[in-house]
Amino acid sequence: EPDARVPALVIGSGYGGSVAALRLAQAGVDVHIVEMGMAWDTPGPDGKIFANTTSPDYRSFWLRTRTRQPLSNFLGYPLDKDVPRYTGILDAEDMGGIIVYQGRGVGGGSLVNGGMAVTPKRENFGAVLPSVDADEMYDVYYPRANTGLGVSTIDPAWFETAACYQYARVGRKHAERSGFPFLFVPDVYDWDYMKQEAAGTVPRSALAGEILYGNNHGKKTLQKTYLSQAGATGRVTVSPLHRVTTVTPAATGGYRVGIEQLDTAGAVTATKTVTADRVFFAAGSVGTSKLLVRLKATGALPGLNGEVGKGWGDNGNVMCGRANHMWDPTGALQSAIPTAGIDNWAGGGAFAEVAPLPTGIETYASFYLSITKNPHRAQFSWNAASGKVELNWQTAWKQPSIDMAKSIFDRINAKEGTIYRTDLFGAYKIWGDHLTYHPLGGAVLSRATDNYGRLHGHSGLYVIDGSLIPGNTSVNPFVTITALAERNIEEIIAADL
Ligand code: FAE
Repeated sequence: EPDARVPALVIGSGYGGSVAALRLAQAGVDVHIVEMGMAWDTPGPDGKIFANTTSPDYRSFWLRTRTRQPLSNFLGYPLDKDVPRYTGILDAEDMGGIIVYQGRGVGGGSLVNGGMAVTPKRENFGAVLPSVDADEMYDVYYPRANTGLGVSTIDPAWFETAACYQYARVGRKHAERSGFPFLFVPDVYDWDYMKQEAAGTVPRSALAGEILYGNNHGKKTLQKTYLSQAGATGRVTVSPLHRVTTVTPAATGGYRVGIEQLDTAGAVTATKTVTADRVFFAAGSVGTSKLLVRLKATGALPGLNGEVGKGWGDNGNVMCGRANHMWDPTGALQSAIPTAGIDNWAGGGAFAEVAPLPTGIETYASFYLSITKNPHRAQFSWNAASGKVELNWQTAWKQPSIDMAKSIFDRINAKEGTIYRTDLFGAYKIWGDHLTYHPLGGAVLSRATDNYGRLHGHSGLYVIDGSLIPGNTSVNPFVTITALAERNIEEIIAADL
């Protein structure tokens, strides 16, 4: 039987993949998306598609038998527990010196993330994507991305009164008392829905601790935005639970793409090949980098250049908690959707999200995810003996991030007479420095690719996800990933098709 042939094959259905699929389809190109995670369109036995953060279950983790929660401990008690091995939604991928959290399923990271949709300050953009025209990005592609994603900001009047944002108001008070600029962070959550959750007129979602393992109602994931529009064109097909393993030039032109079909226990149930005229790598920073590094090293794509695998960063992610006084309760009911941040980027290299701790009880804790200007960059390389791609990130490389985050929280602690929490990441550990939510780089724009994501060395191969961005976006990354994808696909459609 001859291989199926498609004009465009997209590997992965996160931000880059969804933008590519929609815009190609609108230009009249038939697109096949191959996504290794599940479709996430069917309720489980509890009637819900997704589990909440307080009760992780089989749906929560990608092929693990024990949860690997970002906040591993609480009041000294370890929180992780055994779960059945399943193609769940959140991958805690151990890359040696760092655990990289990623979404798995149709919608990629949009399924698990906080929805914080932040456009970098314009003065910082030159460091984010040095080869890209900033005027074009801020005039055309950032606005297009914000519209496509459905970004909006919380109603400031409601923020002042909502019990579920007590924690953010405490965060603001402490930031402002120490002289730090405090700002609202836009999000893709439906704020009207959240108001109704608070009023008790609809099922709770953000107010039921739904975030890390999916969100059953108010969040506008890619399933509800780009991918639903892409589906409406009639030109896009999606194969969930299918993983791309190889891409190599086809004798007949284009590329032969090797694909494994998975069952929900992660076992391979079939292998398939499809021939594609063009292949878009949108498997996320780690997924795309791992594929390209292996395909180059094993000779499947020998023309890729030496920049493949380089320039990887963690967006400087580091977490910490502060212990408040009894007169500063942060609230038993906390919205899982963060809505505010503390900006000390110019002064100390840190932008800190005021994050929720949706435990359902009063914790007197303030919790923060900081994005910092960490200078370290790691490289992926092929280990022929193990048959695996490795990343040379060192845990100690988080120290600059800790120092930058301290530029905010040491000052707040001194002003408030408070201390860091030591019970959230294991015994007496203040800093969550073992992880990132924001992997970036590995196939950097204008180095591994041209200035629009065309891979050097093989025509018809493109990178269109977070791996194009050299390690840091100064804020949460998905709006920049989306805007860059919008920019690049427009050029590719105009010039290559
Ligand atoms: P991504 O969304 O990761 O999509 C890649 C897709 O490819 C995934 O669905 C994979 O399953 C799939 N895939 C990988 N390998 C293969 C293969 N071999 N074959 C087939 N499919 C494959 O990539 N960012 C923000 O801006 N704001 C936030 O509030 C925020 N919060 C976050 C919270 C958490 C817990 C996490 C994990 C991330 C968060 N992020 C946030 C980061 C954001 O989700 C991430 O930067 C983007 O999702 C990356 O988009 P990509 O298109 O690069």
